[in-house]
Amino acid sequence: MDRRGFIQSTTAAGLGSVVAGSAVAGAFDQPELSRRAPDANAPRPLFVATWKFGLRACQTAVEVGAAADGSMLDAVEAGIGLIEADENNATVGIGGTPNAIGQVELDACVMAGPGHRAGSVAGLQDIAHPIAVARRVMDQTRHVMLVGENAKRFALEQGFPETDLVTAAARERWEKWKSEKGNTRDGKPVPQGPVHDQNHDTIAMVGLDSGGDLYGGCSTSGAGFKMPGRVGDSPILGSGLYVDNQVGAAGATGIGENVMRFCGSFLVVEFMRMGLSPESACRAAIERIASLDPSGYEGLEINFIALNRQGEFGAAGTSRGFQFAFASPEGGDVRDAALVRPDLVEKK
Ligand code: SD4
Repeated sequence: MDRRGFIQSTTAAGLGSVVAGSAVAGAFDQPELSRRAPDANAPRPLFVATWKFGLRACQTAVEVGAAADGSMLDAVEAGIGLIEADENNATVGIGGTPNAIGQVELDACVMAGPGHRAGSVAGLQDIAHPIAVARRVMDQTRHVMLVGENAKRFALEQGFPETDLVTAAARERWEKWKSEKGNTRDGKPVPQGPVHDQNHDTIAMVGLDSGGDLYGGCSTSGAGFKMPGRVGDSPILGSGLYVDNQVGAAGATGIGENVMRFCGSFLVVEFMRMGLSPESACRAAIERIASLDPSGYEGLEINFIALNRQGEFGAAGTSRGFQFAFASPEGGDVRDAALVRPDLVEKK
């Protein structure tokens, strides 16, 4: 089937109910963004990341990526690595919130548009920079994903130092949670209440270079007090992160169980392929998810960022207060994402 045929049949079969009457109605009438050439004169590299703290990560990534010999993968690794090293960040890298038995288990992935390459680690303990390990998986093995003990074994073999990730503050949070809530709740992750950048800090970052190539990375300690062994969306390609060099890239933060049942980031990219702007694509993906999930918007905590090959970017989420950051050699800023929860929007 040719591209136009695919768009028409997919729209007719599956998208009609999402688009009709929604905030993205008419968005499919936009020119197909992926057919437009990227602007060669736009300031590059450009990075977009989740949450306000993503600004520091994007700025660091720009510095590394814009250097004379700058590599975009080094840039992604450096930007995300900065957040992983921040002990005050409660859900990325060192200082991340422990699982139900007091261990910090980290998830991360990286993806390169050129070659459609990817690397990923899940349930990684005692290694401070899972994004760097994910990159080694991509660069040094013929595999895409390593998990648990053997991901750690690989990291140690690669020379990463063993590090105690459980800071005193994290241990205190865990002790408090344990005394208040107990360790299990029907085998499901314990709900954490409304998200904000103190309790939901997954960093997803996507970037575009001057040649029109796209890259991305994602890193988290996952849901606080999760069951040991639980893996969220963040290291799952297509869920927490997806990069398609023909179209764009997307990343997610929020409750992984909400995202990974729907291949969230892949869905955002596919909506961009059909011609939606990045923000509309994020909105459309959330609307699709809410239409499929038996609970609708109830309990849905999903926030997406997206960037297309033309350098347009945007974000949308179900969390009031979800912000995203961007930076290029011209500067950077933090923006509020579009809120996609009909009940909350009406109350505004
Ligand atoms: C997870 N999506 O493991 C991650 C957590 C997160 O903001 O994004 N928190 O489910």
